[in-house]
Amino acid sequence: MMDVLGGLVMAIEGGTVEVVDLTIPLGPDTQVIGLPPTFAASPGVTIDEISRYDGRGPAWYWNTIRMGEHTGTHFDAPIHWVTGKDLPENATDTIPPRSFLGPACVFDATREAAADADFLVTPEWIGAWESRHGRVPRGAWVLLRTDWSRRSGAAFLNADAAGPHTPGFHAAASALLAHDRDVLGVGVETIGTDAGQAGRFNPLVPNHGIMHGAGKFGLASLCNLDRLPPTGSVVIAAPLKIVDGSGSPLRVLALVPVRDAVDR
Ligand code: 23J
Ligand code: MN
Repeated sequence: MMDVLGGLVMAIEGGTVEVVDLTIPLGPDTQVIGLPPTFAASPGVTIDEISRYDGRGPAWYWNTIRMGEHTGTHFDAPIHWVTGKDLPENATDTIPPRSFLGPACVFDATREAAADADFLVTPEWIGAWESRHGRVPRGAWVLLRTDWSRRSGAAFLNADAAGPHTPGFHAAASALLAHDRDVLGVGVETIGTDAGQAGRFNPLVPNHGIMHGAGKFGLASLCNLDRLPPTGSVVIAAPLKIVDGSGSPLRVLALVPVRDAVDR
């Protein structure tokens, strides 16, 4: 058999495969999701120094970190949602590691999201994408590119009196991807995998309910999706092995073929 891993190492070394970081910085300034005030809120990130080459530890520096599981670039496990609570292997410590990586399909909805912050991917939109790029394969990460990661401050949550306005998936699109395409899950550049207005949808926040009910995952607050081709890259998204964890901040990496090099 071909030495796939040897070839991969050589390709990365030689620059024909690039490692792209899809992760935003994690710190006190990282924005967290705002839920209606009747629900418990997720805390922001706090980082407290344990020691820094000082009297508390003369030769070492380390911190204590505290945050909600769903903070910054993070992974949503099926157990996060009530629809997935009784599924097997549904938590961060029990999901098989094979499920953490797969081919990426990048849905570029940059134009649509710029024109309408409440834009939703529909089955028809996916059909048009598939007619150009081929069918979304089983076990794929579907990544919704909106360039939302370029926004900062209040423009990221983009809230007004009606709540946040950020793009996402129509319930029928989530069902198509989860059930008919059998994807690993969906990833987005926004703060959560549901659209900003999805708290007003019927059913409520449908992407969470449908994806997690089908044993699928979510990735939120991704960046650098503009550096990925529509197909052909591989995404690795392995959450912390938190016991009974509903998700976790993580480092998401993409292995991306360099176009010029590949075409040679
Ligand atoms: C908790 C409650 C509602 C939602 C969320 C978390 C997320 O979006 C999340 O980070 O999973 S909608
Ligand atoms: Mn989450």
